[in-house]
Amino acid sequence: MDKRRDKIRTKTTEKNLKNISIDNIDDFLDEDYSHEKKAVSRGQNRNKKSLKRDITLEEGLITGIMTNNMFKVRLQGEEVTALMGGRLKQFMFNQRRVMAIGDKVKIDTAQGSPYRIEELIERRNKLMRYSEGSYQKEILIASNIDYAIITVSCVQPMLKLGMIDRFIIQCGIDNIEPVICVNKVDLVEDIEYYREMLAYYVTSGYKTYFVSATTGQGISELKDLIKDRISVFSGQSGVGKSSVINALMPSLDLKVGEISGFNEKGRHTTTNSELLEWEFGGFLIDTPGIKTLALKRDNVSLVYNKFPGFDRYSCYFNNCTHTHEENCGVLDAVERGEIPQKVYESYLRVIESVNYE
Ligand SMILES: Nc1nc2c(ncn2[C@@H]2O[C@H](COP(=O)(O)OP(=O)(O)OP(=O)(O)O)[C@@H](O)[C@H]2O)c(=O)[nH]1
Ligand SMILES: [Mg+2]
Ligand SMILES: [Zn+2]
Repeated sequence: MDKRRDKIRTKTTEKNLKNISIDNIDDFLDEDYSHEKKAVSRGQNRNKKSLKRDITLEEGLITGIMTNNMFKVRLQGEEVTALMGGRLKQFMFNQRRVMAIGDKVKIDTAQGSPYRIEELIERRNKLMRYSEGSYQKEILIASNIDYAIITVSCVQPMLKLGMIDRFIIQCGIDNIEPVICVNKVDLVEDIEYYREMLAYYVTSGYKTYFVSATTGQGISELKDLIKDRISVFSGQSGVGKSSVINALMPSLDLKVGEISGFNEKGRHTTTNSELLEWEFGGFLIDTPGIKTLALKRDNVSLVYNKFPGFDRYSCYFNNCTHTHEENCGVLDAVERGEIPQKVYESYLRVIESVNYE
């Protein structure tokens, strides 16, 4: 009997889906919800508002993903475990969506534990990456974030511009402000060398911090920026993401890799993304290290526009690839030395990888 009802319900959901613009998920879920309520409370007042009084929906924040259906949620200041409600599950499945850390949800608190997530509140933004290999699976790093903190280290592992470039491009596509955090300055004698390497990015307007998790250098400046904001720390394994977070708030005491850990391939100290709260206000997401940040292959034209700093130059052709065209502002800037040769070479590698990866 129950099964049949579920079937009918699924059918209704599908029927509704056809008429709904997927962009406006909030509206859809509200409407869908009221449909279900109507089904169970026939004869009652069918006004949407009055039906909603039967339940208590509270806003929660997804802080961890336990399985594809079970989540850690911050609800009324406490961390609880919650399951995705049946309708929402169906909706997410139909839309090929997955929940992300940072998602805001509505939870029916009237029913108590186990809590059920009834709605996903529309995302302000989401940071994506794509798996390597021929089939590019979408991976959602986090949603609703203010800063993507691209963490690199001067050495151990060595600083490579490619990772920064790819991250900035992805942030440009996803509409998230990138911040560059260069860690382990205590390990190098000539910090000027690294400042010069990053000077182009600073001139292009990207916030850049030189820090040491070990000595605490630069940490308070970074703290001033991320206070009261939501930041996600991302980057290669071993660059010191968790260490920098611990330096910002020692009581978090996140697990940090062993000294020699960084060069052992495939070794990650942080294995799960997690959303935590700063004691000085705001939130952070620590993520496991990644080897490279693959961009979506069919996005090559986005790379022409979103490559760091290129928006400061204009080209004669709208779809300029900045490789051979006449009147190309980027090529002129390379010639003048305004765009360093190393940065331009990194650009060529990125577009090549997006074409043939
Ligand atoms: N000398 C020095 N070592 C550091 C610094 N920050 C981190 N380390 C060391 O670098 C290693 C890796 O640090 P983690 O914080 O675990 O790096 P992670 O980026 O979180 O790595 P994953 O969790 O694997 O992605 C550890 O041995 C840290 O002690 C720093 O500022 N200076
Ligand atoms: Mg870590
Ligand atoms: Zn151009």
